[in-house]
This record gives sequence, structure tokens and C-alpha cells, in this order.
Amino acid sequence: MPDFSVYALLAVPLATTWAGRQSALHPKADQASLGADIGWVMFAGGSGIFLLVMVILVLALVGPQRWRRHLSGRAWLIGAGVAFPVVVLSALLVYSLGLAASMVRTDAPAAVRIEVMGEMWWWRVRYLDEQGQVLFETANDIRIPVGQPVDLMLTSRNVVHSFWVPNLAGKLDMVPGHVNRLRIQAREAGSFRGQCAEFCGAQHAQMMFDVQVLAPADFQAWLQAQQQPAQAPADAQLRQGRQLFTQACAQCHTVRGTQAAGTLGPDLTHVGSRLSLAAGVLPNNVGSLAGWIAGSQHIKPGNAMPSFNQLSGEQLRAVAHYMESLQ
Ligand code: HEC
Ligand SMILES: [Cu+2]
Repeated sequence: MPDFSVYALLAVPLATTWAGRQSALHPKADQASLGADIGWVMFAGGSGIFLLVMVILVLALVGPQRWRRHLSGRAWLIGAGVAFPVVVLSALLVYSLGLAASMVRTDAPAAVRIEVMGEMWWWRVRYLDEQGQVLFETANDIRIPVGQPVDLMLTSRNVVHSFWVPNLAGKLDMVPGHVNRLRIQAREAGSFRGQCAEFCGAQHAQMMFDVQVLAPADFQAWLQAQQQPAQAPADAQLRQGRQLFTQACAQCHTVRGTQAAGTLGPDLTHVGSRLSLAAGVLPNNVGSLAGWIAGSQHIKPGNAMPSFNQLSGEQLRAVAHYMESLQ
């Protein structure tokens, strides 16, 4: 029986491209449209020239005697072999450099400023106020208002990562000790997926994130909600969950409004409101929360969170439900 699983694997990137949630061919912001335009012009130009060369090749190999003699002349050699590529490649270079320069040109000040820090292997996200002070911290979950200029201040504290949301902008490196600014102005609301685009270690391929482009009113509501401290536990199970969390998890995780103030891992104050878990690896629900807590090293080997496989079923349920309740 032949193994077809490799075809299934190949279908995954194709399917996600068709879905358009992570695709440079479906630009949803001006910055991404510039990149797509460059891509299409290069593709059309390259295809045209390829066809032309093939026609000339066929003529030179099996064409009429008259053509073959003609093509071996000096004029073709210099004209098509030297002058043509120099002119065409120079024109494409000037065109693409010009467009690339207009990507970083920013006339209007940003309406929203977000600091994104590449971690191994997740994204630390901090929303800033006008003075550059941190309003709140979250992880792997970026939300921006539609139609407004947003600045992403990209950096890293460990290795080089690369921030890439194909629908919204080109790639930009995240370099330790340096801040790269990426301007995005989304044209329509929607939910998109980003991916680390620079090899950064074992779980590089498991370093995704979600970007949701919201109507301005929805964005403001989300911004307000994220600044609130965590919800207090409403029943005995959630109280047990919070207590376990304070004992076992607080040295790495912050939950604002509780004693948990660790900074090694993601801020979990509103973890229940995120689309996905562990940098886009799992959908966010109580089952995958429990799975992650008990088996994080199985799901993402080598990441900085140990598997908590010694918890009893009851304890695991309590802490997973507590996480889910942090909306
Ligand atoms: C030694 C530090 C450490 C401890 C202890 C720890 N975590 Fe984590 N946790 C992390 C790191 C680092 C990540 C990010 C992993 C990744 O995606 O690469 C993480 C991720 C998570 C996530 C996913 C967050 C998101 O935004 O996707 C949850 C939920 C979580 N931890 C819950 C817990 C719970 C519950 C406990 C205690 C039972 C715990 N953690 C203990 C370091 C820790
Ligand atoms: Cu990375």
C-alpha cells in the first residue's frame, strides 16, 4: 500500500493558500499590495521573457535555414544577449526598489503602536500608549483597527526571528538589540495568520500568531477589556484552579490581578480570549488547554514550559477550566 501521507502534507500549504488567511496573493493592506504587485510584475516579465527565449531557441535549433543564419549573427548576440538583459533587469530593479522604498514611507503618525518581541518560540506582544508606556501585555494575538495606520515595533531578546503576516505586509527581521518598525494599514476586517520566517531553533515551524483586523469600535472594546485585571474565579473548581496556578505556574506566567507575576512565559491574564494556544499550534478550548498543560513537551518539544503530567485528572481539569475562564 503506497504511503499517501506526503501528499496530504503537501496539500496543507496549498489549502491554507486557497483559504487566503495566510497568503501573499490575497493582500488586505496597501503594504502587502505593493509586495504582491512586485511579485506579479516579476512573474509576468519573467514568463514573457522565458517564452521569447524558448521561441528563439526552437528557431535556432530547427527553424528555417534563413532564421538560423540570422540568429547566429553578432547583432543578436549583443542585442539580445547583453543589451536586453541589462535594460530589462535595470528597469525591474529601479521599479522594485522604488516600490520597496514607498513601503517604509509613513506620512501620518500611527494610531496604534505595538511592540512585538520574538521569543523561543512565541510572540510577546505589548500595546503602548502615546508616551510609549506599556498598556498591557499579551501573546501570539495581535488585534488592530481597520483603516488606521498601525506601527509594529519589532525586536528580539534571543535569536533573530522574522515577523511575517503575508496578507498584511512583507517580512521584517526581529534583531536582538535593535527595533525595526513595520507600518500596516489594513483595508478590510478579517482574521489572518502570521508565521516566523527566519529559522530560530527546534520549534521555529511552530511559531505562528493570529492577527485580527477589527472594526474600530470592536478594537476599542477589546483594548479596554485587555487592560482589565483577570476575572475572579466564580466557583470552587475555578478557585482550586487558581490556587494550583499560583503554586505551579506563577514563577513563569503573569495573571494581572493575582499574585502570579512571572515573565518567562506568556502573560495569561486573558488567555481564554485568544484564538489559539502556544503560538498557533492548538485551537483554544478547555480540552487543548488541558492537553498543553499535561503534555507541552510532547506537543512542542524543547519549549521552555515543562509538561505537568503529575497532576491528577481533577487538578488538570481545575487548572484548565481556570485558564479558559480568563476571558
Ligand atoms: C518554566 C516556566 C513555565 C512554567 C512553570 C509554566 N509555563 Fe506555561 N508557558 C511557558 C512558556 C515559555 C510558554 C510558551 C511556549 C511556546 O509557545 O513556545 C508557555 C505557554 C503556556 C500557555 C499557552 C499560552 C498562549 O498564549 O498560547 C498556557 C495556557 C500555559 N503556558 C499554562 C501554564 C500552566 C497552567 C502552568 C502551570 C501548571 C504553566 N503554564 C507553567 C512557561 C512556563
Ligand atoms: Cu522565530
